[in-house]
Amino acid sequence: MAFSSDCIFCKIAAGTIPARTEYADELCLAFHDVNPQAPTHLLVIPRQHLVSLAHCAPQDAALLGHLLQVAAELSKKLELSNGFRAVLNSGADGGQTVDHLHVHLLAGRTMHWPPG
Ligand code: DGP
Repeated sequence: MAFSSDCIFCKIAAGTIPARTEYADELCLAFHDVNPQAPTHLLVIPRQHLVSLAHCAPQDAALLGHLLQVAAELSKKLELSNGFRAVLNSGADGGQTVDHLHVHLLAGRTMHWPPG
């Protein structure tokens, strides 16, 4: 499985950097964002090092679907019945700051549109 030794999320997936983990399986894990932008702010990441959505190939489709399915399951587990927002920032203009694919799961307040 691809691992990048200078990637903070690879280190979280490997357990060498601690995180408040909410869910983990063989393909992905979900943990609380260190700088939350909403009362609930989780990151769902693949264990495999993929840089961003723009770097995904057709063979990554099942993994991408799994990340979204896990986000949906977490919304039930955490009883986010009033709604939530799932976001993938990609690249500089997308606001991506950590170059390891991740889904933000944000909830607990009303989200605005258009996003900033
Ligand atoms: P983005 O800007 O879309 O690349 O989001 C990256 C998020 O990752 C940002 O909201 C802060 C979070 N983050 C960065 N470093 C760490 C860390 O070491 N631990 C945790 N839990 N979150 C982190």
